[in-house]
Amino acid sequence: MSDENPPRSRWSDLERPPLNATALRRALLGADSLYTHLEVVGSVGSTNSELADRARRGAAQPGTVLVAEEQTAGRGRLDRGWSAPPRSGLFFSVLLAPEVPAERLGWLPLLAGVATAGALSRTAGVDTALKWPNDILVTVGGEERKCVGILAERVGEGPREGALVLGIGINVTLREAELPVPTAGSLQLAGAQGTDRDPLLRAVLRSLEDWYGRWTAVDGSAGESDLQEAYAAGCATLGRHVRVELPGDRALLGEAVALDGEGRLVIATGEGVQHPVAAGDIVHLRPAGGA
Ligand code: BT5
Repeated sequence: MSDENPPRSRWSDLERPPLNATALRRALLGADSLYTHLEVVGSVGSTNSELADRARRGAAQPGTVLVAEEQTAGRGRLDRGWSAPPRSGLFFSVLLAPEVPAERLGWLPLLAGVATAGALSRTAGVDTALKWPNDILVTVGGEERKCVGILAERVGEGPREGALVLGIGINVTLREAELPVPTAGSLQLAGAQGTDRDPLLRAVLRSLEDWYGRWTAVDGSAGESDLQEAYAAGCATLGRHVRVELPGDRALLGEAVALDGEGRLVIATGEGVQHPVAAGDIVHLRPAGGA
């Protein structure tokens, strides 16, 4: 009998109540809001893939927010994955069509990092740090751990040619034994005061709306919107010795000294030469303030 192994068992974790879609809609949607639709689905492969697919079919408008209680094929960059148990975090995507010059679009995932980090620190009461380009770190047992991953993708075809899907994954109550990789952390593991997902999601989406509004109002200028300054102020990568793993198995060693006007990380190597890096994986080699 199916009752012997009820499928709802994986949803029965009392510490992980479901999101309240009605209350989220009431709080976030409105005539002046960036957000036009908000849907919470039980399970989906990837919120980014699903929303991009809907946009290509003309079935989603800019401002749509798609949230999943569970992702069965969550995605990271470069075909990597994002995995977390159902309702242990927030997994959502927003469809956006920013009217800014194409060369400034690279700031959007950085903007999402600034907006999310600020909202999480204020709402959960934990210290957060940005790791260039798209991660947010929290401190667990004295170690920097990844608590948030961000993935911005162009929709690219059909009626939504200039649109982007901005996906954000936040580990909220993920426990040590559930970590998908040892470098992962969660708000709860970092000692958060609040791990209620509804206020966290509201705060993140409001902060995103606020930063997005400021950035688009000045034509995507990271300088004029103060985005560049806010990113640099919250970025744990600047001032650190790093190894940059570049596409094609190459690596660069040096000190991350600045963020340039296009959001690239500037690395000073031993020879005193500066290299702006547009994409790559960063390894922080020494702790902040370390010798
Ligand atoms: C990212 O990629 O960090 C972007 C993750 C974006 C996830 C969101 S969830 C909603 C939306 N829908 C999607 O399908 N995706 C977005 P990247 O920098 O490539 O990092 C991926 C790596 O992070 C993996 O290879 C693992 O090492 C690690 N990882 C996987 N799951 C993790 C987790 N829950 N917490 C921390 N690290 C994780």
